[in-house]
Amino acid sequence: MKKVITYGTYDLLHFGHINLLRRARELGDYLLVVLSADEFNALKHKTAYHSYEDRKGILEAIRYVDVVIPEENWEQKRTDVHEYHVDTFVMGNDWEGKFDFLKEYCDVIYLPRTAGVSTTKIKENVKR
Ligand code: C2G
Repeated sequence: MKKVITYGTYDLLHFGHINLLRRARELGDYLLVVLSADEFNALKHKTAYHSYEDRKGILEAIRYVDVVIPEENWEQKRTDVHEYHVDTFVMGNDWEGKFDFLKEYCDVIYLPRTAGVSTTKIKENVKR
């Protein structure tokens, strides 16, 4: 069974997220999403609209997602990849190169971001 892993906040879910999750899932047979805990979002200088629990429940409803676990720090990726026997690590290419240190443990793939949509953009447009 080929296991794929990806990380993110996944707040105000949009089609850019869905495109990423679909392509990530298509790279294997099983997709783990490591979802940023509210405390970790603070480290990323992000404040999610939805709580971790709500963002987790939303992701679990997506057909491409097999399991959702919490992301609590920047350092957990190595242990996650090892502990969950992950074959492929996937992120959008806004992270291009940032996680290449994982290449000694698994495949590392950066996928093109979906243009024209972002959680920030949604927040700004809804405010108007
Ligand atoms: N994404 C995308 N296209 C967009 C927006 C997002 O492909 N228009 C991708 C991002 O590249 C990322 C995933 O969707 O792979 C989740 O995006 P965010 O929730 O913004 O995640 P981020 O804050 O980048 O968290 O440890 C890594 C971090 O947790 C990544």
